[in-house]
Amino acid sequence: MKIEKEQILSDNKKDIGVHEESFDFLANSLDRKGVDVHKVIKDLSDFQVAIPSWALGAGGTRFGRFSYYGEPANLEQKINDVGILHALTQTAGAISLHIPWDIPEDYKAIKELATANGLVFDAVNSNTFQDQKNAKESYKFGSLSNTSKAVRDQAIAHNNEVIKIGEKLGSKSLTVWLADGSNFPGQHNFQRALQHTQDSLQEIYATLPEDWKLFIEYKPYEPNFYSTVIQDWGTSFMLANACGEKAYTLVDLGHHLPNTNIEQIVSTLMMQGKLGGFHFNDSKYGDDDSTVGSVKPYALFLIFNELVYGMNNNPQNPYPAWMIDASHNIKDPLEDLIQSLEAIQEAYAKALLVDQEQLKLAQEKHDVVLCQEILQQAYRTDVRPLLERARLNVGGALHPIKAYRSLGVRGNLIQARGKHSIATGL
Ligand code: LRH
Ligand code: MN
Ligand code: MN
Repeated sequence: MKIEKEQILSDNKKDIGVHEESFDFLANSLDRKGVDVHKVIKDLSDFQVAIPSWALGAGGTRFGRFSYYGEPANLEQKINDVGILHALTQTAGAISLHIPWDIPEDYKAIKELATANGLVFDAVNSNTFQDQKNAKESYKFGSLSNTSKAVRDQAIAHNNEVIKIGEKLGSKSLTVWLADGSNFPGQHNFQRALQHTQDSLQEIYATLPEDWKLFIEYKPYEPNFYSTVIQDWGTSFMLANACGEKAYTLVDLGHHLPNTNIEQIVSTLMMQGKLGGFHFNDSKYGDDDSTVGSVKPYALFLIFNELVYGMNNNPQNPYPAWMIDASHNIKDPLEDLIQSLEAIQEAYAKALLVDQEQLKLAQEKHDVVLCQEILQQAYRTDVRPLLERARLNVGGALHPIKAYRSLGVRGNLIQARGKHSIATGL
């Protein structure tokens, strides 16, 4: 099932008049404030976020999973689903694979399918948090940190294998997230576990191709509930430095303890040139993996404000790899991802509107009220007409959710795949 450009074009006609009116009104008022509206729209059109191959089916909790009709059953169908998202939003031009959940069988065919859908392969993700069929060693007590050399070697070999798979697809980065940790005080010697992890990561790093990056993801708890080896950005940053200049920290928005100032972490990492990758989601309690922007949109805006500042002022930091790492228990996964993409673009657009010059002056004068006014002035702007125009300019849908529904996408997927297909992965 593919969405043709003409279908989107004709669907857009219904709302084009209203769009033009609201766009002109907003563009005029921004213009008067000295905003380069064309530049903002170009930045929005250029911004691409990878979709993980495991987010296309309904997720679940440890208490159960309710499947969604017409879910993709294999990698080809997952690529098709990302193609649908990209056709509508023009923002999802990449897919990120989790190995071994999604190992391609025919690489040439998979690459051709991705290209036909306008997609590239972003970071490949290794998995040493689940035992694989026929594996000799178990990860029950950790992988790269394990006290057993045989287990560590197996986990290192898996990561090297994932790099090789990524090379065949054209990926340029490896994301390592470890579940390693302990459930009870005394179970781990913290220093030995960290040392093993550092040594193992260095071995993986040694096989990384010249033009690749290694992303080290951190998380404070879960699945282990007493300690996690790579618990925070500081540990990840330290390990990245111990590996070398191609190693970076990856920030997942859900991987922080409540009330952590994530925007400050982003700022520090970019100043140090070590923010490599980013996983978007939202949360109320922990690693909830909720729809981006559904719970704390102002926090997302503040984070984007630091990302924009870093992208403009920190040439020492590479352009970060963006990915949505969300999961959906009760929504149509594609609709949920469209909502996430929209929230990301909205926060980005608002951050682009922040008057950085004025903010700097207000900060220097210690005019605290004005500092807040400047941020909130940008945040309170309804930027949706800018997002619409950015999509329109590159052939996307004016209103992606509306178009998804009026084109009957889910119905067509159910017809093609049947009601009871089951997605692999989490
Ligand atoms: C861990 C995580 C990590 C995994 C993904 C499935 O919580 O965020 O990025 O690869 O979820
Ligand atoms: Mn993640
Ligand atoms: Mn997570």
